[in-house]
This record gives sequence, C-alpha cells and structure tokens, in this order.
Amino acid sequence: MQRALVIAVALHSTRALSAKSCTLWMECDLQNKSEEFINVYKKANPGGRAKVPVLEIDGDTLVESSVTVEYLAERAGAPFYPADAAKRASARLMAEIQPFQNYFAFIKVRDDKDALAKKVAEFEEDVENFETFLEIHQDSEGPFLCGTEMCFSEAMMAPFVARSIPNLKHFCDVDVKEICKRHPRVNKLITAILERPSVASTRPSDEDIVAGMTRMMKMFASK
Ligand SMILES: N[C@@H](CCC(=O)N[C@@H](CS)C(=O)NCC(=O)O)C(=O)O
Repeated sequence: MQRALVIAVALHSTRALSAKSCTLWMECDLQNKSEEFINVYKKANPGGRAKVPVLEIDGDTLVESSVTVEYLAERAGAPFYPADAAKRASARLMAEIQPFQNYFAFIKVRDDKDALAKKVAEFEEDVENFETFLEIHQDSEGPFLCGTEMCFSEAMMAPFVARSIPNLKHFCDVDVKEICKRHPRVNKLITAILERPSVASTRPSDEDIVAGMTRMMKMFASK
C-alpha cells in the first residue's frame, strides 16, 4: 500500500502528461490474488511474484515503484524529472538514504525501552546527517531538493514521511516533527512534502495510517 501511494503521488504530480488510459492496481487481496491481477503483473515481469503497485498506462504495464515513478517522471519532464543528470543522481540518492523509511524497526522494539532509545538516538543522528546531505545537494533554500518544485524523489519519500509521523507518535511516543524542527532544511522539506496537493489529497488520515499499522501487526503476530 505504501508503495502504491508513491505511484498515486507521482500520478497526481504528473497529471500534465495526459495519458490516454491509466489503471493503478493499488490494493487487491494480497493473501488471495486474483488471476486477473497475476496475469497483469506477468505482462511486465513474467517470473516475479505478483506485487502491487502495478500501473497500466497507454498500453504499457509497469511494476516496481521506483521504476514506475521514474517512467512517469521521464514522461512528464522537468521539473518533476530534473533536467540535469547530476541532479537526478542526487534525487535518486535522496530517495535511497532518506531517514523516514525505517520506522517499522522502531515499532518492533517498542516494548524494550533501551532498544527503543537506541533507535531514537540513531534516527536523530540520521536526521542530522540528512540536513547535511541537503546542505550539499539542495538548490538554494529549497524547500525541495531542486528548489520550489517537487521532483520524483520527493514523491518516493512522501508516503514514508506521512506514515512515520503518526505511527511513531502512536506506537513509540516519538515525535518525528519535533526532531525534524531542529534541522531547518529537513523541517522545510517535510513540511513542503506534506502540504503538496499531490500528497495531501492522496494520503490516508493519521487515524487510518495507525489503524492500518495495527492490522498489519496483528497479521504478523498471528503468523
Ligand atoms: N519492491 C517493490 C515492493 C512492492 C511490495 O512489497 N508490495 C507488497 C505490498 S506493499 C505486495 O504486493 N506484496 C504481496 C506479496 O508479496 O505477495 C516495489 O517497490 O514496488
């Protein structure tokens, strides 16, 4: 679901590409995948295990969220797909190293005070390093990596930012926003990502995010 949201944000951000046909497979019963879904997936990756998201667009079938977002970005062009190759490399690196993606590791150790404190200290250090990353790679004062416009790597980050905040607050009493406030570039970036219409209109509410995580934890616990 998280990765499907990546595509939803990217699709919303690249509306201008005016595809003739477009279907995003976001949710299907993943414990009981339909034959239709498996067959659609196979069109792109015949040997792979069928996973969401799958995007069917103008006769092409795309799988793997990063591959799909870059496809959309290339079709949309700048600013979503930065014109400069070095900038695109920075964008890919940012999506790779951003500190908001590992929050499930916190939730797993939430009952162990010392292990949780260690994770929080690591996260604080990661956010500090991310600030330095932005000082090096960011254009001007942001708020985004490439200035005032969002690019594909912020679309890739968005669901992780949106989900880490309510999940860490609810399950671990860790305030991600407060930690980010210590670092001006990170704070401006995550605020701008969350306020972007493509993110604000596709993301679930905080309550739904926490409910989804609760369901997922129950599912893991029952296995
Ligand atoms: N690397 C893939 C991962 C996608 C993925 O893990 N999808 C999960 C749902 S979030 C899925 O469809 N799982 C079904 C399965 O593994 O059978 C991507 O980034 O698109």
